[in-house]
Amino acid sequence: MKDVEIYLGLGSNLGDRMGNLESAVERLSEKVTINKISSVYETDPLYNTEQPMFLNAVLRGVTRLAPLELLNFVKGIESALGRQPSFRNAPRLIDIDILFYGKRVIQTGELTVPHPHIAERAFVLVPLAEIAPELVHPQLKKKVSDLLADVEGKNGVRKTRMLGQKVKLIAEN
Ligand code: PH2
Ligand code: MG
Ligand code: MG
Repeated sequence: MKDVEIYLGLGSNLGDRMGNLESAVERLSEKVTINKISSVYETDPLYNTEQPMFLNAVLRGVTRLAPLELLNFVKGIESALGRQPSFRNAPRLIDIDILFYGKRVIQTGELTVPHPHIAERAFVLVPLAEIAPELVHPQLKKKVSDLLADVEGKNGVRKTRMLGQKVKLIAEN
């Protein structure tokens, strides 16, 4: 398997939200060479609006994992950080979503890539546009910056601060 460039979306709205994001990044770095991380944004919950505010961030990395291996790897991290199975859009300690896997379009029962809801989610597009405005969505054939221009709810996404130093160092090396 050769190296593939991937983008992951991270979210947390329970417990130590910043700590959960940091732990996720640290564990991800075991199998994903992380080379860019967005700022952390505090975001109004979408869909199920009666739940705590999220912290969201997006990262770019390189991995040798095949798509389903990557999915299993991120699911394992979610469980290890204490995420319990729950209903759709339930509050969660940590959510790690595969946004892009190279330019691949994948549609299986287990995995849909690009992530199917990117274009409607300001909590993904704002941090994504911070690190990759020129990236072209391989299905929609539009730049991230253009998707961002059209998305609703950008005022529900506010920059907080960077992830901790340890995590920044992972991204810088
Ligand atoms: N994730 C969801 C549903 N709604 N809203 C925000 N602001 N951030 C999220 O990460 C999020 C959400 C399902 O994964
Ligand atoms: Mg999600
Ligand atoms: Mg998810």
